[in-house]
Amino acid sequence: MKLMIAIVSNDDSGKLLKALVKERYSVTKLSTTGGFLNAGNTTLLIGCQDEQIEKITEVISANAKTRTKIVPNSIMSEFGMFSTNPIEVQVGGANIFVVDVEKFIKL
Ligand code: 2BA
Repeated sequence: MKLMIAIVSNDDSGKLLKALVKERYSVTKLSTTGGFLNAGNTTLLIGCQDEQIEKITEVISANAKTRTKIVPNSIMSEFGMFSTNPIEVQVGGANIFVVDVEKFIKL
């Protein structure tokens, strides 16, 4: 068994959740905050079988689209990069971690 941890944009989370539930996957939604943008994003926990990973990845890919966002330079300056112009970063899409589950207990 695996646990997929998928971090997606809040803008995509609603329809992605619906699509996953429609395909009968079990999902838990967490409200999270990205460290760089300090903006809300969504983390989905999906416990699944090894052979379901590919299909779940396809569902996430179809529902979490990448787009660009202009970020004020004050955010960058916290990291010591003193840009005078706002910068463009890619947001959306998904960052997915797949980890082994040693044991799953349902009581
Ligand atoms: P944030 O940390 O808010 O990052 C949002 C986007 O800002 C990132 O998109 C990336 O395009 C850019 N970015 C992040 N750190 C940067 C930096 N030090 N310098 C320049 N640009 C930077 P994604 O890479 O798609 O990440 C989206 C969200 O996924 C992240 O939100 C974070 O919450 C999570 N994430 C991504 N990689 C992670 C990792 N290795 N571990 C834990 N969380 C991760």
